[in-house]
Amino acid sequence: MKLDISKAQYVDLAQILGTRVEKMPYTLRLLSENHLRHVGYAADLTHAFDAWMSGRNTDFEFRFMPNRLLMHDTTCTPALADIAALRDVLAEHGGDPAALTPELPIEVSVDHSIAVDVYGQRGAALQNAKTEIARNKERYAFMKWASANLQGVHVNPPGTGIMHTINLEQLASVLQRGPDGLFHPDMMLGTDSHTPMINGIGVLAWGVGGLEAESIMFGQPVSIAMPSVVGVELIGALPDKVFATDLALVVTHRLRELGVTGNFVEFFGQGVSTLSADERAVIANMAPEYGASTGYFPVDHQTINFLKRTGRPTEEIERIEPIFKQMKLWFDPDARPIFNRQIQIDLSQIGPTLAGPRRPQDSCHPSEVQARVEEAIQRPLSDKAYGDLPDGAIAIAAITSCTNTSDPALLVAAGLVAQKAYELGLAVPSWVKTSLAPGSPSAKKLLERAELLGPLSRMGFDIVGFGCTTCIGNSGPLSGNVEDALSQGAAVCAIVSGNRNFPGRIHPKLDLGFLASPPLVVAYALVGKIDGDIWSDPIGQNDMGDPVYLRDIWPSKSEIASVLKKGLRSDEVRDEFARASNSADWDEISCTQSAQFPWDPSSRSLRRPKFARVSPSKLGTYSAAPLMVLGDDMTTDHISPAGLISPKSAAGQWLIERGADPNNLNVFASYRGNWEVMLRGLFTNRLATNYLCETASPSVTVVEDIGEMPVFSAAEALDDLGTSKIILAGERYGMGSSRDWAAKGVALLGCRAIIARSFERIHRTNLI
Ligand code: MIC
Ligand code: SF4
Repeated sequence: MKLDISKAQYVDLAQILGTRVEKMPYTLRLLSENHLRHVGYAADLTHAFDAWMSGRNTDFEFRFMPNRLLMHDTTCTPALADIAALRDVLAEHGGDPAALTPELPIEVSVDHSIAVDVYGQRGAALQNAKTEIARNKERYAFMKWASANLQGVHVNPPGTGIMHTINLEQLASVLQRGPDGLFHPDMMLGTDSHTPMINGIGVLAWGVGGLEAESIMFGQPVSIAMPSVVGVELIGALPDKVFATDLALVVTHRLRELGVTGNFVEFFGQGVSTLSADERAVIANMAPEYGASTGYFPVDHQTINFLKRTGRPTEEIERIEPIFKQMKLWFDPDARPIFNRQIQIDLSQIGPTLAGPRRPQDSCHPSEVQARVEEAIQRPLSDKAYGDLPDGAIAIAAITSCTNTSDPALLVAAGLVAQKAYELGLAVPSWVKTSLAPGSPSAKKLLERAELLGPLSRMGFDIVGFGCTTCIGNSGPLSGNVEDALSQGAAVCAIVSGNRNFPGRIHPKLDLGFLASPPLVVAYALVGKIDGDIWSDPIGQNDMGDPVYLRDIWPSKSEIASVLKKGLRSDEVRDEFARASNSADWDEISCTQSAQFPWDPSSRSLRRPKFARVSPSKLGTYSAAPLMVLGDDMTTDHISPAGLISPKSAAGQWLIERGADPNNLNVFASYRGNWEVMLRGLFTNRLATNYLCETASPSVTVVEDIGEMPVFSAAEALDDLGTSKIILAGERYGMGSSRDWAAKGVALLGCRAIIARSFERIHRTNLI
């Protein structure tokens, strides 16, 4: 039966699905709404739910069409470069290149490239922003070409914030009215694994790779087999002095333990109502760390409060509750939907939590941190000094990442710790590289009005930019004495309010890193080393020589609430974003008006992609040699790094031979439009072990009868021998980001297959 939606105001799930809808998880209600609106058939869907509810298998597939796509400057580059190349091919075959243009609105944020070159001083943000533009001008000019010549592509210039914060504060509408006149929930996709952050305000979304995005932007719906939905029941309320970050790290641990790869996760129960939408967004953000596609929180009054706080138009806010209620999409804390599996988390039992030193799921109490480090380095921390550095020194303390800087309460908590520490005469040791990079430009105003920017700056936490910075590995150089200590064998650690601490992720030279809330980052910066129990041992001495404990300076919920009341202005969220969008530096970058992109053959950052390299598939059996044999937890950061390019590396050499400045090679993420550089970066992470030749450096492999050589040369050598290549790997292959280069790269090496014990969802799709 074709559904008649011509007279309706919205897709009436209750009418179509009957009482089933009350028992369905909200995520499935949303997928159904989307499917019905686009496909219009109901009978097969009701049958599928009958099967699903009675635990039977169903081969039903949702056809999901997002309203919009979100991209960032480093994942958009290869996708847009592919489109530019396809336009060339079209023109070469006599077609109209301009005919190839996206159908969906695409918002691009230029947030992933700013690095922390200057820190610990006023004006650091401005200087880092200038360096960023100078380093990336050519790529940014390409993005400007895309926005001028491809329909629907809009670029948010550097300085406007981190994509997921922009999505939360500016782009997401929660409820929309489509060209068909139907009201419908906002649903979107993003080429970044942390796209589910928007699930915190009830917008269904997940992360996809750039390759998948390329077909979606041309109007291809995403086919989703009926997902397995995991319910996380929240009971109780978070205790005072415990933050959303602590909960997010516990959720990550619990769900990794359960194993939810590729599942939809949804939160339910009374505890959900006690969390603000800002707090929910922190927990939703870490969906890729727990391995799920989503971490969904349905819409309720907390969502409405968030929309008011961020200055959304009143008439838009007012229609959400009645329409969501009629659509059966409004959260009911008493509802007990059917889930495939469910767990319970008692919020009142959550305490201060960190995760590390190598994986986000390895959560622990502050008292366990030292033991975790000692276990990782396989020796006790010593009293030995390395110059002025202690063993276990903290080299980087960064308030960074969309995960935690989007929640103003967390920034205020960090500010209050800094303020009280300053008043007591505490200071941060010289070896700690401190930085603060909020996701939103309005955060600066908030901290200024709350009189917390000054104390943060006195502790070295000056704002270094409004982008990903340290979180993606753009942490800039370590201080000289840290490098020396590392070369002498010291254990050196990073502490960040980010979501990933895989070895080499935060800085290529750092293997140890802990994730923690922004106030804990400030506290560890003050101590300067991983030592004992920060929660109960003194963290320093006051001016009188008396010990100071963290509990003396740790802010309470009521203190934070009163600062937020004083500091938050809803109109500012829009105004500051508009001010940052109006960027003179961005306007100065050239912009070409032409249907085809004028490639520069001598360019180091953009090369017309060579699609033809992948060997044509042969059917039937074939024999193959393993190009590499890898272990467990081979993350996309190991496969295709995003961080600094070393002048000594093969990629560095290629760039230097073409005139690049060896001292300013920029990061891999900036070269995703140049396959030559990306190919040479594959598998170069120091800690990626290739069991074919364990003793050699990881970017090296061995070819039988020939010997050891770089992976990309080995791939060519095997081609010359006419041998097919495969890669063997262990558990969770491709854990981490959405970066499609981790898949494109191995395809360009000519690998026929990757045989792993298990795959992470986004990477698996990228490979396919
Ligand atoms: C990340 O947090 O790892 C990133 C950098 O945002 C990536 C995207 C990328 O590698 O381009 C992600 O999360 O998908
Ligand atoms: Fe940027 Fe980090 Fe957020 Fe990824 S997780 S989008 S790198 S801030």
